[in-house]
Formats: sequence, structure tokens, C-alpha cells
Amino acid sequence: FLKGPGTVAVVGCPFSGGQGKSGVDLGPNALVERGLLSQLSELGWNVHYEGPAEFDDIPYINPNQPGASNGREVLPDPDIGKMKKPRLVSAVNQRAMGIIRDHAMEGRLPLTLGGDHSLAMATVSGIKAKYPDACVVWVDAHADINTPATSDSGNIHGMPISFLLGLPGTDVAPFSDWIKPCLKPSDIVYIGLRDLDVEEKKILRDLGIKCFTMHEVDRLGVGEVVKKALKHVNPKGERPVHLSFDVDACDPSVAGSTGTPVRGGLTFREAHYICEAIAETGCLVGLDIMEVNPALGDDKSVNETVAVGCSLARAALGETLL
Ligand code: 4U7
Ligand code: MN
Ligand code: MN
Ligand code: MN
Repeated sequence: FLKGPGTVAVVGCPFSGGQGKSGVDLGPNALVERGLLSQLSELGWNVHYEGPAEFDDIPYINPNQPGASNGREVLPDPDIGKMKKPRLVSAVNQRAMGIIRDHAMEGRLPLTLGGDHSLAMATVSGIKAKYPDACVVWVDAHADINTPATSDSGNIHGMPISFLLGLPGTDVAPFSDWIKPCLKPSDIVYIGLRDLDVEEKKILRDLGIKCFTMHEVDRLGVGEVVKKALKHVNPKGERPVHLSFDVDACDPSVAGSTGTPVRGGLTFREAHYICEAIAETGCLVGLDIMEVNPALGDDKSVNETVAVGCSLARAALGETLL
């Protein structure tokens, strides 16, 4: 597969409908305006960027988007079970998946800028279409493995993994029209977990999914954690790796401008180390930087969170490689 630096396709996904707070749809532009594209060029990447993905014509209202319904057709999007805005989330992800899959098919490395983490339905599905053997490293305070039945919040950004695994209750329209269960429990490893719902813990246990929580980061150190995590999903170093990084994995003192901050997270260096170690494998084929919300927190917090989003992407794309 890819031996970088080759071409990185930056896919901005200005979308907030997988959760309840407005502003996470501003994440992609904030990262691009901070200079992410030129930073990646300076690393030697050929940077492909066509502007943010266009979701405004999708005929369900994203209530977080001011003026979203101006002058266009609007269809109702009532809850399905507990799921909030299911048709909107599904349609946005279906479109994003096509864009990401096509970039991967052309040999580009898709770097998806969120937007909320429901978008991982699209990123992982798109990467798996090109690389059926890909494994996933999921760096997050949360496991995002609620099913529509187990979720308390109904926010779909807490559910993408359950759809990718095809857990009971996820075979439901409109998602089932396009999402194929493409992950096995042994294809994924988590790093940074510290806020799990009771039902999520049960799912993780029952499926035997490998998790390195903040407890393990404290006990073993991040170096050992990443080594063990990669050994679990990619023992021979022969599998393509997709890294899905939710900035709320970082401590709120490092990346506070995010919708679901949780104390006790990764330090600045721990977060970057994870990305650097994955860059070192030479196996990275897809990257997500998710849940940057420039509308939350004071100016200092917004500035630091956007800067960290950029520097995590650079680290994963080989900034520290000689
Ligand atoms: B994120 C939560 F209940 N588990 O389902 C839920 F704690 O993409 C949080 O990781 C989900 O930010 C967080 O709503 C989703 C909650
Ligand atoms: Mn997440
Ligand atoms: Mn999270
Ligand atoms: Mn979050």
C-alpha cells in the first residue's frame, strides 16, 4: 500500500448532526484556515483539496446550521428508535463515504476533517472498500459503540462502531441501504478510553475488543500501549491502518474546544506520540481528525485545539520521521 509521502486528499466534512452542539461543523474550515494544507505540503505531501464537502442540498434540516432550510426543500427527520436525525446522518455519511472511497481508490490517503464522529461510518466504510484488510486504531475518550438500542443520548456520534460491526439493531434503514458491516471485533483497537456507558462496557467485554484505557496509559506508558495496540491489530505490520482520532481523547487542557470533553485525558506529547508511532509503521492509509468545535471555549482554548488538530495530523503524516 501507500509509502508516503504521496498524495493526501483532505476531505472537510462540515457536519454536526450526529450530536447536539452547534459549531463542530466549523471544524474543517478552522483547520484549513490555520494552514493545514500548506503544512502538509511542507512535509512533502502532494495535497489534494477541493473545498469542503457539500451537504447543504440534503433535504433534511440540520438544526445546528443557521439558515439551513433557506429556499430549499425540507423533509422531516423524526427519531428512529432513540436515534436523532437518522436520515440526515445517514445521507451525509453516505455521500462522505463515496468521496472518501473514491480518493482511496485513486491511491490518495483520505484525511477527513470533522465534523462529529458519526462521520467515521463514512471514513471506515470508504477505507474498507479499497483496503478490505484494513484495521482501525480508534483514539477517543469514548468507545462510540452504542447501538441505537443501548444509547441513552440518541446521538449518533456515539454509535458509529456498532454500525461498522453490524451489531444487533443496526440493520435498520436508511443506514442499511448503504452501510455494510465491514469490521470484525478483532480489527479494532482503542486508546484513551475513560468515559464508557455501562452497556458499552458490556459490548466491549462480550466481543473481546482490545481496549487501552487511560488506566493502561498510566500503568504502561504510551510507548508500550501503542506497541501492544499495533501488535494486536497488525502483528506482522502488513495490514493497512486507519487512524480515527477524536480530539476529546486529549485532556481538556490540551484540546478543550470539543463537544464532549472528559478530564484525565492524553497529554500533548502522548497524543502526538500515538500519531508518530503510527506514521513510523508506514501502514497508514486513512486518517480522521474529529470533533474540533471552534464555537466552544474561550479564544485560547479554540486556538490551542485547532492547532493541536493540525499538529496531530502532521504527526500522523510523518512530521517527525527523518
Ligand atoms: B464521541 C456517549 F452517553 N457515550 O453515547 C453517548 F456518554 O464521538 C458519548 O466520542 C458519546 O464524542 C461521545 O452519547 C461520542 C455519552
Ligand atoms: Mn468519538
Ligand atoms: Mn469522544
Ligand atoms: Mn466528542
